[in-house]
Amino acid sequence: MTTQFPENFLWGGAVAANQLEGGYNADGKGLSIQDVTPKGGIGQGGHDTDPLITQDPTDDNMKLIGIDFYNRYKEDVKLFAEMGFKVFRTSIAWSRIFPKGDEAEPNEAGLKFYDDLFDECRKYGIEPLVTISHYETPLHLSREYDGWVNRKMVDFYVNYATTVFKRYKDKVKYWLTFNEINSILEAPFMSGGISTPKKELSKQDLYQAIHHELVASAKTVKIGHEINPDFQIGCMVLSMPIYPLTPNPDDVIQAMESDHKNMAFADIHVRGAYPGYMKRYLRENDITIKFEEGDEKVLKHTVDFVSFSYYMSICETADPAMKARGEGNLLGGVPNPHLQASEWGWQIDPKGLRYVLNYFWDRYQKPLFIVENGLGAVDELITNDKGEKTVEDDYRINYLNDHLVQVGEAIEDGVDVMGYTTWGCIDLVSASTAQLKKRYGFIYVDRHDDGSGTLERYKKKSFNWYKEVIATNGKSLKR
Ligand code: BGP
Repeated sequence: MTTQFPENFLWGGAVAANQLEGGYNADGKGLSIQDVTPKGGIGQGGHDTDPLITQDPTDDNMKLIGIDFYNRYKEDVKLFAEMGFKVFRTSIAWSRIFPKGDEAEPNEAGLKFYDDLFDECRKYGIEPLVTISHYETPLHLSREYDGWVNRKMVDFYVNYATTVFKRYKDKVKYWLTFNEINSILEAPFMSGGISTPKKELSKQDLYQAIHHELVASAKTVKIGHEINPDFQIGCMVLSMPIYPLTPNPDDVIQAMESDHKNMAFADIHVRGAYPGYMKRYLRENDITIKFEEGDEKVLKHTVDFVSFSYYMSICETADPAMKARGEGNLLGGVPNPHLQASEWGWQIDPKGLRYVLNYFWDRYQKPLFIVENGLGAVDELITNDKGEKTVEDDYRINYLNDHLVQVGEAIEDGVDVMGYTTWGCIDLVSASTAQLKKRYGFIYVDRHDDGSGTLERYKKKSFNWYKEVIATNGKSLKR
């Protein structure tokens, strides 16, 4: 049986501005929190390593140059078009538009860059899918306001979002408000721009910051729909099925409670109110969220679709002895003894993707968009029989094939899936480890963690594989 992907299925790839653009101070751009994170990154597993923040950008920060997409985007978009992309997910670097974040007027040169980028995509019939905030809070907002802990962030963000909505209203239809909004639980600095060190951050402040993001997101949805009723605006969460480690009911309840912590974000985005289980959590932890007048009403502006990243599943247990965190897992949990892990310790679980698609669909009945999925691996550039430089990345092809087969299964289950964008469709700098050697792309970029490399682009074997998948609308996948 071959799966029928919907006719208008949005096939493509995803990136984030701070991980590939470079040009960190070009054309009036201000610094973002990513520009002051030196080698080593924010931390494998998303656990903020606060002391790593520097006062100024340092030469060993791979993100300052990235893969020089800022200057080479035309060449790259052309390659995406050659693969047949229908959609290209990227983010807008907030500090290109508002260099400090709290200005009233935007930076025209920053706006112009994205005009050109979106025009370039549209030239090939590629629909941009834009993340408004992807782990790149302007540094000034982090240092001066402690990021999202401060209520003022709502206005700064809404002003920024309104500016880009108005500017690109005829070029961009699909928008995401915050990348992996629930990752703030583990990575308050990277995700929420919160400069208070994680170990000193109170639950009260963390949950107040979350509230501010949720209010900002809902306001943005409302304003976006007013600016262009055709906009499709989604939330974006880090998805991770949480399986009970054993059938012991204590493990099942533990898994449910961990899941609730994550699901609260999408629940509020889709249902427009704090769920009962969250109110209980807040009560029992002596957290009192300060709602300003109108917050409750504004949260009712719910999203058009739900998008998510998917890399792994985890297990939960109530047994304290087993509870030691699974190495490399983004949101804690313990490893599943039935699964293999990637070179970076991320447990590979294609069936978990079918599971999570059904889970979201059953819960929300909203269209779903898989906006990140992929394998970070070490690639070796070789010269093949035809004398071409390439990477024989069968491991990546197998990974993506197996996950896409499960997307097909979910579609067979009746789940409404809008599209699929692989993470890092061109090699870029890793979010968690700031390495370039953790490669995800269909396109190899000659740049290395010691700063060497020509920045030349080379097609990997997976380039033609994905091209075929898109051309056949999924029929070429191997079950
Ligand atoms: C997600 C982020 C991305 C991305 C991806 C892969 O959590 O949204 O920005 O980078 O994970 O993670 P990494 O780059 O750490 O391998």
